[in-house]
Amino acid sequence: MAARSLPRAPCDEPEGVEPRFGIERRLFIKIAAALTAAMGLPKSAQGAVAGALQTARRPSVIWLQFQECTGCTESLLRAEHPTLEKLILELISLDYHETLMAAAGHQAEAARKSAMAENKGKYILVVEGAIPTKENGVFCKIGGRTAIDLVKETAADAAAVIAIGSCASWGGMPSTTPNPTGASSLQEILGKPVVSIPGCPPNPYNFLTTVVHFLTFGRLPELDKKGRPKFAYGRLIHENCERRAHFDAGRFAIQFGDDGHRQGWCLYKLGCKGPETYANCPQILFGDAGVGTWPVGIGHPCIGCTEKGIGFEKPIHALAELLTVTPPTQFARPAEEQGKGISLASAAAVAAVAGVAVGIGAKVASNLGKHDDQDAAAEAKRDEKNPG
Ligand code: FSX
Ligand code: SF4
Ligand code: F3S
Repeated sequence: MAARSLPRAPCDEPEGVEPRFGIERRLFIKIAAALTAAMGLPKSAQGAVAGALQTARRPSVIWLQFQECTGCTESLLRAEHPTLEKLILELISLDYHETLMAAAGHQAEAARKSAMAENKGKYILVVEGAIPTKENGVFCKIGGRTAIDLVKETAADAAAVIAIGSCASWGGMPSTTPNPTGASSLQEILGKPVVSIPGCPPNPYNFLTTVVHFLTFGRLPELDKKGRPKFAYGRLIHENCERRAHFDAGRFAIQFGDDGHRQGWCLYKLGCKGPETYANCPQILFGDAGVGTWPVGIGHPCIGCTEKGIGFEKPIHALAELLTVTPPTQFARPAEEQGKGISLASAAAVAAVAGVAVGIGAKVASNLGKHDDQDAAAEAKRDEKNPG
């Protein structure tokens, strides 16, 4: 029987994939499918996403760097596969980036000015790093001008402003108490909402997916109250963690290197902040290096790097607050009975957990049947503790 030729969806036949991205079609289709899923869109949107990847005009991007370690840029460029870097650099026209551009001094400043003038109202401003405010901002100056001046000037005519990394999103490591330089977030400096992609460093796929959403639909993705794309920061790490079954069953690592740790048990008692941290790390992983490549996956507790008031503020071994109570209907006791197989190192933790455990019981009782309200309630609770 002669083979029937089936009509093809637009994403099945992307033209010019090799010339534009230098990658094979099959891989391109996979990437388009993954990005569509990452945005929380149905499969039917895959064609539109693939089409935008193929044909969208590269928006001019001005990327400013202030108080930071360049980890945001590094994470973007050092993915295990070169594909991600290629995709990003092919999709945008990176017109100003101090680490990557060849220009220096006056030439670099001229590049920023001309990108702003030529793309007025259309360019995307990406800011990496916190912005110091004490002593009129003298702690970070570029070309003789403070970070405050530069960011305000560049944001004025931008089509979209993105804070990449925790430093720009909420102050990050430079803003840690006592915050000697008055390190502030981009939103605090501009006094208006911006898109925030926190993480130290942030996951490059969350940046790429945000840009692709912008190119596909001409608008930014849906954001939460803190300006974070909901597709990436809508769920607690604890909800999607591969160690969650151990948490529910009461199997915890107590010390680094103990049997529980070696067997991949839950890291809650080692201070994992997954129960109070919103991010998609367990779902999208890091570095394209395969299964388990995220902090908890390789045996380190999440430190809550995406969350203001948790990352770099809350001690690494302090117990996380259990923000939501999701099924099963009953939580395992996170504390052993005193004197049974417990180390000195975890004694303080257990004392703290005992109080938490009472709270868990009360929460379970009051939350049964109210799962729809849980996220809103959890967010309100966190905002109350940690405004801004
Ligand atoms: Fe570093 Fe970026 Fe951390 Fe900050 O990532 S990885 S200190 S979020 O601004 O460069
Ligand atoms: Fe995973 Fe941490 Fe939650 Fe344990 S406490 S299930 S390690 S996120
Ligand atoms: Fe950060 Fe925790 Fe993810 S430390 S990278 S939010 S697992």
